[in-house]
Parts: sequence; structure tokens; C-alpha cells
Amino acid sequence: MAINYSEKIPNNVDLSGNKTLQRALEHWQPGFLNWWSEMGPDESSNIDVYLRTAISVETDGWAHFDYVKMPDYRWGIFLTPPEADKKIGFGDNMGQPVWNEVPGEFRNMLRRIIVTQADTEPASVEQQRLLGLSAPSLYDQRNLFQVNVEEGRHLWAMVYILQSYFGKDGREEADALLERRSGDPDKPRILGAFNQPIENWLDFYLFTMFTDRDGKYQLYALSESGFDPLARTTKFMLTEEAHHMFVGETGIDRIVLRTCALSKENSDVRKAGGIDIPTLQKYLNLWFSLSEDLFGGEISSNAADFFAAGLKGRYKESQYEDHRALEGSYRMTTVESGKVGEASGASRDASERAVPARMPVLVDKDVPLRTAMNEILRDNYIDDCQRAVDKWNRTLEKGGLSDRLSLPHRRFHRKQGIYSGLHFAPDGKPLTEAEWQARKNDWVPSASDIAYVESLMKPVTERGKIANWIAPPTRGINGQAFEFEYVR
Ligand code: BYC
Ligand code: FE
Ligand code: FE
Repeated sequence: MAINYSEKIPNNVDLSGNKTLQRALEHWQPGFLNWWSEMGPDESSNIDVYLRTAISVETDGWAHFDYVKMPDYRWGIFLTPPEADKKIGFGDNMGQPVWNEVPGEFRNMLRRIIVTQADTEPASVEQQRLLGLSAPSLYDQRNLFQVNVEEGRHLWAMVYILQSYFGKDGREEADALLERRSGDPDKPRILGAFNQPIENWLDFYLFTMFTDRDGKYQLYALSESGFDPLARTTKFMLTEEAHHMFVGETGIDRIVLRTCALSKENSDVRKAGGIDIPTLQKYLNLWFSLSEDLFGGEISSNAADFFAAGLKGRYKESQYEDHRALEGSYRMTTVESGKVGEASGASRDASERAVPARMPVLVDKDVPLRTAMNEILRDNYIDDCQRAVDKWNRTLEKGGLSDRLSLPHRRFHRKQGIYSGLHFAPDGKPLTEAEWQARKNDWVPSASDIAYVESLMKPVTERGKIANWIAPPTRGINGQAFEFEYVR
């Protein structure tokens, strides 16, 4: 499974042995490079970045570090090795040999999953396009670029599958991936969070913390797939994903650490040029809720079909005993049909009485297990996010601040699923529209919060120096010091 770097497209899938595919991918490559120069990191084509490149797919020692100009990065196709006699591990086809071709009856479903996954990769690069110009340090700038080139490689990973297994449709989908644009009203990216602007480095750390972490859970679920090429490619993507989440989780921790230090200089952290914890909490509320939406509806027949077919499993399917999930149910809090009821009690002013202030009525319900697969994956995800929040809170405690961060309730600020279109407080309490309007600036970033955070985003490009609002990392990349010239 050695990676062949002597070819135009580095790969460990014997691309030169499949001329048709090789031609199709070589045909797509210039389009990708055009897209990268147009939509990739701004003003970055001529700088040297200390990047890691995959040299083998084995878990130990797969990475090589060196200075690379990003347009010269060797984007390629890397799959983990096939396992002998591998069987489908869940769903209706459990126990049958895994597929190495697309099963005809599941073709549309599978294409849709792969296209959705693929679309997020270039989207995130587009969203992060301008951040390099305001990086708080060379170390952070380098990490941003590392994430960007690897998301580009994830696009390659999915395009390889589309072009290898989906014929003409696959080639058309591969082209369309380079045509959609994050946030474009006419040709937007597919999923909500990938059309949301990432305007500053606080957005970036929270995105890599929360949104890339959705990627982790989705990729884990796809790495269980009975369609083996998808399982093998997502497994390797996961090894790259770990660094993206590291950047986000430690980025927030370093902000928290710095805020603790600044609060000793001035109890008003903003006056000391830092990011106060209430502002951080609002940004956290925003990105966590946007990322929760990426798991789809709580009750989903799509998810049930994906599971039944054996295309998309659960997180670490082997942790479960029953891999068919035909029996059993999942208890969740839903919104009563008709969705909203009269607001109860309390005096309301005339304007609100004219339009009755209505709020959601909650009711617990058992749903068939297979239809709850999105929610089950979201549960795993929320536990993982909580672990990180607990860690940040230990940093706050050690730093002598009494503020604490928390995840908002899963009902808060949702745009997908059963809670969408309704209003809930961060603790999950139902709200009327008027209550939400009155309080929302306390819960998600207001225009003045955004302007304040924006005012901090001044680039620091000197070796060993860092912006005032964030602490340096405890160690550098690949054993290098923080002072290392990560970008030149
Ligand atoms: N925004 O049954 P439902 C990553 C649509 S991140 C907009 O509830 P389903 C990365 C849905 O498509 C990981 N639309 O949902 C991170 C459906 O549309 P139609 C990406 C949404 O299908 C950082 C309708 O609502 N990978 O890798 O069970 C940087 C009702 O659907 C959204 C994947 O997502 C939304 N948030 O599940 C770089 C894996 N949510 O049919 C990269 C592949 C739902 O009415 N995707 N809809 O037109 C899937 O497995 C599923 O499609 C989803 C949704 C989990 C996304
Ligand atoms: Fe990715
Ligand atoms: Fe990622």
C-alpha cells in the first residue's frame, strides 16, 4: 500500500493500472487547481508553508513535514488497505460480503451520501479563504493552511469514489463540486453550516472544534459502510481529521487561558484587549447549534434507509450488540403535532395579544430505532463536545475565573429537524417569538460582539510573536518550537 508519488496524482490505488480512471482524474485536476487558486487561501500562492504530507497509510509515521508552496501540495488518493473476507456489519444485508462495486438498488442513495460529504470539503476552504490575512501567529497560520490543504485532499478522496464507481453521473457530480460556492445565493453548498461565513479566528476555532467534529462522526459512520471503497477512504480521512479538531479545541483553550491572564490586569477583559467569556459563550452557542444541524432530522427515514441498506452505520458499530436495529425504540422529546400552543399566563401587551404569542409544546415519544440513527449519532457527538467544554472549564478554574462555559441545549437555535422554526432558550425552555427576539442578543453574537471580535483580528507575522487575545501553544508542530518559522 505504498504511496506512489512519481505519478501526476499521488495514490496508493494503482491508478496507472486503470487508464480510463486516470484520464478522468487528470482531466479534473486542472479544474481543481483553478478552483484552489480562485477560492483557496487568499494571497497564498507564493509562500512556503511547513506542511505535512501523507507518505504511507499506516497509523505510525505516515506524515512527512517540509516547506511546500500550497499550489504544489501533492493532493492524492489514499485508502487504507482492504481486509480479507470483510463482511457487511449491520442492517438488512449484514453478514454478506462487502461491496466493491456500487449495488444498483442503492446507487442513488449512495451517490447522495458521497456528494453531500464531498461538498463540505471545498466549502470549508471557501469559508476560511481570508483568515490567513489575520492570523494571530505563524503557528496558527500554518495550522489553518494545513487544514485547508487536507480539506482539499478530502475532496479528492470523494471525487475518486465518484469518478471510479459512478460513471458519467459521477463525473458530472465531480464537476459540480467545483461550481457550487459557500454562501452563494444561486449555487450554495448543500448543508447549512457550510454556507455560514467564517469571518474571524474565533469562528475558525469553533468551526474546527464543532463542525470538523461533525465530520469525525459522519466519517466514522461511513467507515462502517458495506460499500468498501467508501469505508476505506473515510478511514484514512479520519487520521487527518484529528488534527483539525485539535486546532479548534486547543485554540479555544488558549483563548480561555489568555482571558484568565488578562482578567488579572483588568476585570473588564475587553478593556485589556481580550475575548471575554460571555462573548465566547455566544459564539460557542452559534457554532454548536449550526453543527448539530448537520446530523439531520431527529426522526429520519433517510437515515433508516441508509442503515437498512448497510451504507451508513453508527459511530463504532462494534460497540453495539444488535446490528440490525429492527426492534427497539429510542425515546426523544418531540414537539406536539401542530407544533405550537398558546403561551401560558403572564400579562402580555396589546401588540402581542393581537398576534397570540405561541410557544412549542413538548412531549416525549418512542420512535423506531432505525429512524433515530441521526439522533443517536448526535448523542455521541454531544458527549464528545461536553468533554472538551469540561476541559476548558478546568482551564478557567485553574486560571482563577469563576465564569464557566456550557453547551446550549440541543433544542436551542436549530434550523433542521423537529425543533426548527421554533424558539428555545439555551437551557431548552420553550420561548415565544417575542421572548426570543428580546433575548437573542444575549445568546448569539450581536452586531456589536461581531464588530468587537473583528477589531482584534490584526495579523501577527513576526516569528515567535502572538496576538494579545490568545496564548501561545504549549508545544509547536512536529517537535518544533513555537518560535519556528512555520510560514515564510
Ligand atoms: N443543512 O432525513 P433528514 C465534514 C436536508 S462534515 C441543509 O433530516 P438525512 C467537514 C437533507 O439533506 C460531515 N439541509 O436528513 C467538516 C434532506 O434533504 P431532502 C459531512 C439539511 O438525510 C468541516 C432533508 O434535510 N458529511 O466532513 O437523514 C470541514 C431532510 O433530511 C441539513 C455528511 O453529512 C443541513 N444541516 O441526514 C470540512 C455525511 N440536514 O432529501 C468537512 C453524508 C439535513 O429533503 N450526509 N438536511 O432534499 C448524510 O449522511 C446526511 O445527508 C445528513 C442528513 C446527515 C447530512
Ligand atoms: Fe474533511
Ligand atoms: Fe476537517
